Amino acid sequence: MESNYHDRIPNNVDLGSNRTLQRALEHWQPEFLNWWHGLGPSDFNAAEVYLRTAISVDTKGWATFGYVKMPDYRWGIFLAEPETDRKIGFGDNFGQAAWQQVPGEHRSTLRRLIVTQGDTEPASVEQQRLLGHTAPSLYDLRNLFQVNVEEGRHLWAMVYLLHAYFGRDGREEAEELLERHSGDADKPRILSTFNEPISDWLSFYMFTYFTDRDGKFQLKSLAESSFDPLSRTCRFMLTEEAHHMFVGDTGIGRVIKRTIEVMKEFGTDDPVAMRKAGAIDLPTIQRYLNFWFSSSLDLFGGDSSSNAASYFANGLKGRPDEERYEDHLAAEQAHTLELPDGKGGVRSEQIPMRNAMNEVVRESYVRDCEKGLGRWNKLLEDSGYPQRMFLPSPRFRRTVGSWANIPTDLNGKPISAEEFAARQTEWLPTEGDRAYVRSLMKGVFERGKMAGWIAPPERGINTKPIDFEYVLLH
Ligand code: BYC
Repeated sequence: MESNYHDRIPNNVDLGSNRTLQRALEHWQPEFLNWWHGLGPSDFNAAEVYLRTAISVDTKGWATFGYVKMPDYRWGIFLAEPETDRKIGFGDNFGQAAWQQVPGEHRSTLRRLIVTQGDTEPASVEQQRLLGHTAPSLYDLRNLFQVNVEEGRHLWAMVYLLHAYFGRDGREEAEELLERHSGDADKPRILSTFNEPISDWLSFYMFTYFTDRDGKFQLKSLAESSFDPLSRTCRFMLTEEAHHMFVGDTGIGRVIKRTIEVMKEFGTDDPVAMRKAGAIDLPTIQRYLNFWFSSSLDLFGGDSSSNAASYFANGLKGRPDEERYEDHLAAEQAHTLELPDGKGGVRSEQIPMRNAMNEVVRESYVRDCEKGLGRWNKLLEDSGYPQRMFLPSPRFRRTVGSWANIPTDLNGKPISAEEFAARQTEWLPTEGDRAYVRSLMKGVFERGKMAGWIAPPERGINTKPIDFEYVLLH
């Protein structure tokens, strides 16, 4: 499909042939830019950033690198190429033709899914808006801005669907996506994690590792949708999403690497000594991990969900990589959940597989999260240290689903509220941890220089050296 990169709104959906839609989106465009200037990255709009910009969806065009001022980034609408005769891959309509329009009976549900997905994109930009000032290097500053402009493009992707397929309601929802704000007392973002502040870079790396990975799984589930334009949009978004998780994975790895260097240098792993030397001690990193992992688990919804069952039955939202499953109807199967028994213990219950879809996806997410842990622990192992990073039990500190507000320890053992209150400083970042991490956050903007609490990356971006001037500040 042809890419109209030089149109006012770059697109590969032949926007020019639909004047009404084009005008509606051109009306939304200045509102988006206003939002970007007000709530996007603060103060760096004049900087030239070495960014990757999608100019088309083919292998050559989706990753074009060059210096761009962020407000001049070409936010556009790009859908993956259509699959000829695509068929519905799961649920009660399995095998029928995929939908090119929204069926009336699924209109409000699909709109709600698209709005929920769309809401997270600008939310994350808002959460990260002040981080530029404290970037540990120009390399990291560039990665932050890359993530931010792409989240902006992902918002465009959802707004396009709302405008093109949901008429007036869709246009109103698109306006509201710019009116809700992360952490706003009156108009917060829809999902809990997207209202958490991200005020330091350790949180940013945890967010891009754990929360963007939820994004990956949700986008993969929506990429299976019978509503073909949604599927194609999500498939293209996933190509960009991989970099965001890379930023988190390598970011956490580099923090741990630096801590190991300092542990070796001083011959101790004592947190006080680590902090004196300006590194982040391993227990603090683990507490941040516990916080962001547990928060991100909530984003999958309840473990037993009639919403999830009807999304699946109706073909609106599938399982990631649905073709890997043998039974695409999942109508007769069951899934076993481990639930609190109300007496301080755990009991098992079988529920219909369709109702367990959120849990099925969450379980594959947890397995995917383990991979980074393996890499970080290899750093510790290779340096001869016995400490290991770990994922807490998925029951720990949940606010959604059967384990919501049931106090447990890190192993998922139910405990009393008193014990949880007494021990949470071992398990979750304390005010002291946060204040210490914040005290390290000082912007390093000299070419090739790196803050003392993080190791340099192994390589630069797009074959450029690590000391390349990724952001031209003056
Ligand atoms: N916070 O039946 P349930 C990303 C609500 S991230 C607050 O279990 P369902 C990204 C739920 O809305 C991916 N409320 O829910 C990452 C429902 O409300 P109503 C975003 C929550 O529908 C980084 C009620 O609880 N993708 O892309 O099965 C940077 C009952 O729950 C939460 C999507 O969101 C929560 N955590 O599952 C940038 C995909 N969880 O109807 C971007 C689209 C649940 O009772 N959304 N609730 O008022 C969905 O698929 C589903 O809405 C959810 C929830 C999986 C989120």
